[in-house]
Amino acid sequence: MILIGQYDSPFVRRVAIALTIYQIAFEHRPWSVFGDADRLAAFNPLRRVPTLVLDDGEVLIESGAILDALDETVGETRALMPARGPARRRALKVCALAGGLADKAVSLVYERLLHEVVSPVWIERCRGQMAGVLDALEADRAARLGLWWLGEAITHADIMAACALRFAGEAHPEVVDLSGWPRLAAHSAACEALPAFQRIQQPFVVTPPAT
Ligand SMILES: N[C@@H](CCC(=O)N[C@@H](CS)C(=O)NCC(=O)O)C(=O)O
Repeated sequence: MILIGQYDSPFVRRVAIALTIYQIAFEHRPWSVFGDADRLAAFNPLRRVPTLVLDDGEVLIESGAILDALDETVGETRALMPARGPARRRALKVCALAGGLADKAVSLVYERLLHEVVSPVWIERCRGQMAGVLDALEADRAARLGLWWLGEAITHADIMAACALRFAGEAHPEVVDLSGWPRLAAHSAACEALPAFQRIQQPFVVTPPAT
């Protein structure tokens, strides 16, 4: 299978880390959503990443949907999401909050990069949403005593949270200084120390889109 997208995207990174943990081999095409938009469009009309091309040519998009399909492929015992019940609902909520944090961080990057005149209202809104999510995730993680978010096994909740924290911290250090959210700092450090996280990474660097 082929994973399209660069690892500085928290969404591409979460998929690549999950593939690595599942021990599923994949080819990586680190295409840029702007610079490689035309060849990306041949696989995904939204021109977004991650885009995953399966061995039979089927194309999957949206990180959550991609990982849902991969969980089904590897089977319930190796899946990285609880199959049902309260644990599944909690994991999905953490993924939604952390994914939303990443969405807002990406949105803020595009606002600054693509608009000649930025909207202070939008910037303040994104910043407030990010800080609110960090507070909620900090409280949630503090209430859980397990090694990982949902207990003793790593799940998509851990991976999404760590990928979002890393990206948001690199892209917006003025908003996301994890010394203010110590449980999240510890969570991030524990994840980033794992071999899969060490192998799958690309520091975020602001690059204006090619015209
Ligand atoms: N909800 C999507 C978000 C993916 C996303 O925002 N990808 C960004 C890169 S980090 C992208 O493709 N941006 C280009 C665009 O939206 O036009 C997912 O989980 O896959």
